[in-house]
Amino acid sequence: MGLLTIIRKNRQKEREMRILFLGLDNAGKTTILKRLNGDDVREVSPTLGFEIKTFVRGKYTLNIWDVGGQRSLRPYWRNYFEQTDALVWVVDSSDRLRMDDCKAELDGLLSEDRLAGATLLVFANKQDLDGALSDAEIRDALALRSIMSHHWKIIPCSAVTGENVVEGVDWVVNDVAGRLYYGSVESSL
Ligand SMILES: Nc1nc2c(ncn2[C@@H]2O[C@H](COP(=O)(O)OP(=O)(O)OP(=O)(O)O)[C@@H](O)[C@H]2O)c(=O)[nH]1
Ligand SMILES: [Mg+2]
Repeated sequence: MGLLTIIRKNRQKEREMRILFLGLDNAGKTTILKRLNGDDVREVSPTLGFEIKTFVRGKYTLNIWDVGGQRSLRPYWRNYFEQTDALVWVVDSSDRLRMDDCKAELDGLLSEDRLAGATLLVFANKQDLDGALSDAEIRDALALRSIMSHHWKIIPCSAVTGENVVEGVDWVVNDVAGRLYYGSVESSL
């Protein structure tokens, strides 16, 4: 292998990002990814293990890990932490009854050493539903303002209407790129 080939391979590798989608079951993780992929969002079933989806966004290749959120599957989340550039925490904004559970699970993740450097995006999903909590209400319910350990942002979205789904992912890409590649978060795409 020539030097140029090696350099090119390294550059390709550098432009990959590993993004972990987590959240309680039924939050909408898989539906968001289907929406991003242009698939039919009406056909979705609970994720019983994990799936990897790859997207190209600007000059970056995103390897997105979509892991099932059912309670029995949560102990396995830790198997996916290694080398995660960004954690996308998806919240069902209409699921008021499980907001405490949602906060506890997120708090657990934020104290994980192997996720220490990861960017955090909280998707306040299902904004199309009547009675959904707003992004500000979810920010308070999850006490996001007390997070000092991670660069974070909350974005309201709907996987069903498509609102803000691409914008959220672009924020992640820019934030990770700014941290890893440029030292600046501006216009990395
Ligand atoms: N109204 C509405 N329904 C949504 C939205 N996103 C997802 N859903 C629905 O919520 C249910 C769960 O969606 P999934 O994408 O399977 O949720 P998940 O987070 O992948 O769940 P697990 O795989 O079990 O962890 C499905 O019936 C979706 O159609 C949304 O933005 N609005
Ligand atoms: Mg799923």
